[in-house]
Order: sequence, then structure tokens, then C-alpha cells
Amino acid sequence: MDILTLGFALSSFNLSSVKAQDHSKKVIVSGHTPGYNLLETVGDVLDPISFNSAEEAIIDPMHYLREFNYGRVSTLSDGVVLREFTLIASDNKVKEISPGIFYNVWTFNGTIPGPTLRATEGDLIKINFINNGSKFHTIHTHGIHKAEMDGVFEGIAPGGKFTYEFIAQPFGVFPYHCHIQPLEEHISHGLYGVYIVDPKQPRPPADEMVMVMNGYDTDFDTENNFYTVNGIPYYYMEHPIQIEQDRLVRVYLVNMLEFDPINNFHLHANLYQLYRTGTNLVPDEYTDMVTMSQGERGILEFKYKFPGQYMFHAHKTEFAEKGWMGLFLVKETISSSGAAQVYNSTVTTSNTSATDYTPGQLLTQKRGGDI
Ligand SMILES: [Cu+2]
Repeated sequence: MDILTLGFALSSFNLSSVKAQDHSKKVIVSGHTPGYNLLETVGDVLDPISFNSAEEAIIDPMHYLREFNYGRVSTLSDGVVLREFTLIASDNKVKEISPGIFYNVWTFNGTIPGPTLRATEGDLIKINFINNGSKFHTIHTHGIHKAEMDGVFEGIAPGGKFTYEFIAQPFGVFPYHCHIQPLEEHISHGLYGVYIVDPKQPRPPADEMVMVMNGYDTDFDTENNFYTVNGIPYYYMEHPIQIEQDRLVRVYLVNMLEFDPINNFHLHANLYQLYRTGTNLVPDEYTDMVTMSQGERGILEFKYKFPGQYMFHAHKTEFAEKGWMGLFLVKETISSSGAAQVYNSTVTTSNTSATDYTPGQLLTQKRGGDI
């Protein structure tokens, strides 16, 4: 039995052990019967900390969230900054993506999503690609580069290597992914990640994080059974993302969801400045809801005025109920005297307006040299 057959067997075994296979049983959700099948798994939420080793987990979402790989940095004789990255493709591992659900994952550097690559506009990027898989793979990076660096026509054979080389341009947030046919197979199994190009004049300081929206079709019917942000369904519901009251949060959001035409991101009790594709320094929209097709992305900036716990999730109900939801835990700001600042609701509720908080305006002022 080869590893792929083993993966399928494991998937079948575990799928048969969950109640979802009993389609005779109607599942009632919040007083109505949903128009889609819900998987009732044997457990709750996968926790990578509970694995014996990090190797067993498909991702550690809390670690992935704020991890940026700037590459091996050197400066060339002409002053250009060179950033070298290594990405290794694999397609033969079977990992648990939700309790009791095992899936043949295809990965860059062992995780879904792959590592977040980060550079500054004008840097020279070298991606040393090694194909450790059993099929052809490539790396197709969005952005501006030569045809031969586009990772589309020159498939890299199993055991093969290729170095992609290009200048980081323009600034923005981009996906990278395998571009071998059938594309939906190579993407749905997990061969993608995020590539961020910072503007030469950096964006204002913020609590920065990456979120990749994806899904898993674990019964191979070209419909997703699970939806996630950052690889594990419901992870941030059990492990809320801690942020600080009144501190700017910047989310680099990318939609890599296969099979479904749209995905979206809704933020509770707040709105965010949306920079579509991240290629502009002035926001496009002030909203609590963005809808993206596959490959679309953007930068979201927001602050929370009030401490507490707030949901974020797909506003496509099915996706939310199959794993794409999470929580921000807003911690109270601690003043310099060490005492927690007491929020005075009578002041802020009456004076709060949509224009009260506009990071885009702040940025424009900075760029204009006014500050
Ligand atoms: Cu591939």
C-alpha cells in the first residue's frame, strides 16, 4: 500500500467513524435544518500543543499568525538587498486536520499554509525550490517578474530543484502557490502561502498578523467539508488571539479557498480600513465585511476601543459553521502607572464616529511629512 492509498484508507476509516456519514440523521442547528451536511467530529478543536511533536501538526496557528520569514539577508555590491528563501514541496504526508479527520496534505515546508515570505520593495528575491514530492510542482508568485520566473510552464519534477529570482515589486500582499494542472488538486491539498512586500517607507507600527482563508475537501466530492483561517477549523475559537485595546492591528488577509467562488471576513463590534491587494497606502473602504474570490487579498487595519471578546468569521454562514470563525480577546490597556485604564463609556459613546479612527489619514499625514 503506497502512502497515498494509505492516506485514502485512513481518511475513509476516520470519516466512517464520525456521525456525518449517517445522512439519515437530520442535524438541527439553531432551530432549523441547514441546507448542507454538518460533520460532527469525535472531538472538538485540534490543538497542536497536544501533539507529541510539532511535526505531527499541520500548522500551529498561533505561531503562524505572527511569524514572518525575511529570508537569509545579504547586500550585493550595488547596494541591492538580497533575500534568499528555501521552499520544499511535499505531497505524501497524511495529517489530522480536525479531530478524527486525516487528510493527505501537500505542503511547502511541511505546513498549510506555507511560510510567510516578507521583503521590501526593490529587494532581490531568490526562492530555492526543492520538490520532495511524488508529482510535478512549481511556485507561482503573484507580482511583477519575467515569464520564466512565473512558475507556470516549467514544472519541476519529483526530486528536482529550481531557483526563482525576481525583484520584489510592487509593494502589497500576494499569494504564492503551485501552478501545476489540475490546479484545483494542487491548491486544495494545501500548496500555498503568503508573500508580503513592504513599501520602502514602512507602514506605521502595528500588531501585524497573517490570515489565510482555506478549506478541506476530505471526501473528494469537490465540495469543502471544513473551512478555516490559518489551517485548523475553529482554532482561534478555543485559542482567542490576544490584542491590546487602542493598539493598531494589521491583518494581511489572503483567500486561497478552492471550490467555493467566494469567501469573506466579518469583524464584530468594529470596522476596519481595507487596502485591497495592499498596493495602496490610502484605504479603499471602511467596512466590517470584505468578500474575496480565490486569490484575492487585502490588508485590514483596526483598533478596538473596548476590552472584551469579539468574533471574526466568514459571513457565509456555512463556512462559519464548518470551522471558519475565531475570536479576538482585547486586553485592557495598562497605563504607565500600572493601573488599568478605566473606560468611560459616557465620553466615547457620544463622541464616537466613523471618522474617529482612520489609520489611513494618519498614514497620509506621515507621508506628507506633517508629523
Ligand atoms: Cu503542485
